[in-house]
Amino acid sequence: MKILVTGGAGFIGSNFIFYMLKEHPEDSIICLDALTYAGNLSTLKPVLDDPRFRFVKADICDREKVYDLFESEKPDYVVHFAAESHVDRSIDDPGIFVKTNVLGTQVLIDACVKYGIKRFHHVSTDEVYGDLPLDRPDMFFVETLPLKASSPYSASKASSDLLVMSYHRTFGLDATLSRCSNNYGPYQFPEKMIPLMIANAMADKPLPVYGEGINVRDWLYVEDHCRAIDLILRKGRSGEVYNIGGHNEMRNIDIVKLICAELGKPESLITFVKDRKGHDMRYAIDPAKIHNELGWLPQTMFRDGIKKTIRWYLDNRSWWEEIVNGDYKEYYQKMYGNR
Ligand code: NAD
Ligand code: TDX
Repeated sequence: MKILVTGGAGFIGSNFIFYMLKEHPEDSIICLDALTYAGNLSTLKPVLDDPRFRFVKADICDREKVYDLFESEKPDYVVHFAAESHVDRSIDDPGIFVKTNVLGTQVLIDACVKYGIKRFHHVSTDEVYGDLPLDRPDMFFVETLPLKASSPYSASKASSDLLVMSYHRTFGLDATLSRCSNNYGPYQFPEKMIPLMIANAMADKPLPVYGEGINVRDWLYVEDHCRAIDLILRKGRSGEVYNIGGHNEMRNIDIVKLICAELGKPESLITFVKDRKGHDMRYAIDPAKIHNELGWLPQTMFRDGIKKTIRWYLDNRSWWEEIVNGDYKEYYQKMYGNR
């Protein structure tokens, strides 16, 4: 099958492309990506010469270009990762989140309806459910919960979820939707918590923990997320939402301490800074549906995945050093300079 992957020069999208080309030699992939600050063509270097792969630089909001691409390539399936993805940036400047995540998604699903795509898979997030209290470990996110976003980022993702489902019902679009918990692994942009802490620790810089560091996230190794999407794309039921997560809840502070220990750095680098506005307390996914219907289970335990991830950042310094020495410096100063 021919799959159009949007946002494939970013963290999860690139890992998905590697996964699919490895697991499905018969498939071909076209990656559409605008190469924003978060997209990096060098990430895709290992597949750029693969005859089953083609990269196209385009903005999902550019209707004409998107339609031209659908017309010329006639993809069977679309897997939609492209988005503005960082909560802190959405608090600083919400506009681009509405444009890319909501309007960009609309352009894509319009194209899918117009050109009769077999299936559109929308990659969403557990953040659309809002958050859970710390003192209710019995509570989990299930697919039937109402949406209750906290940040402009999660509100824009929730809006796109609703739009996709409305196209399924109204226009008969074959659509599936997944809501995954926090991912970690190779090629994650260093603005996100885990790679930021690894990069700072390696440079003996302060490790900025928001608030008291007691917020809980449910971490999943990126390849497990990719495998879940592949399964949903092939075997999931149209019009259904699937939660993805591996019951791996951890407090931020414990992860940062673990990174210090793995890298042999002192915990004195940890610096508690001003909390994120509207900071969600706890995310925790109930993955029973994808397990029962599609047999999915995570394969990488956190203790192994975090070691592999740290190893990757140690072995691929040039990938992230190029980023942190570029425009990112300005971003870092703005976000953390007076925090
Ligand atoms: P990322 O920020 O690393 O990558 C986003 C990619 O999208 C980049 O390559 C960027 O260039 C591209 N992009 C942005 N705007 C675009 C536009 N207008 N047109 C075309 N391309 C554009 O993001 P990520 O962490 O890989 O997340 C991918 C998807 O997964 C997002 O939809 C996100 O909401 C979702 N998600 C992420 C996580 C996580 O933990 N990172 C968890 C659950 C869901
Ligand atoms: O410097 C930091 N210090 C800190 O304490 C950063 C960047 C984050 N944090 C905290 C905030 C969160 O509680 O760490 C936790 C994780 O933060 P992020 O890596 O920014 O992830 P989060 O806000 O949980 O959102 C992520 O998971 C869901 C992704 O960025 C989203 O794209 C995805 O939808």
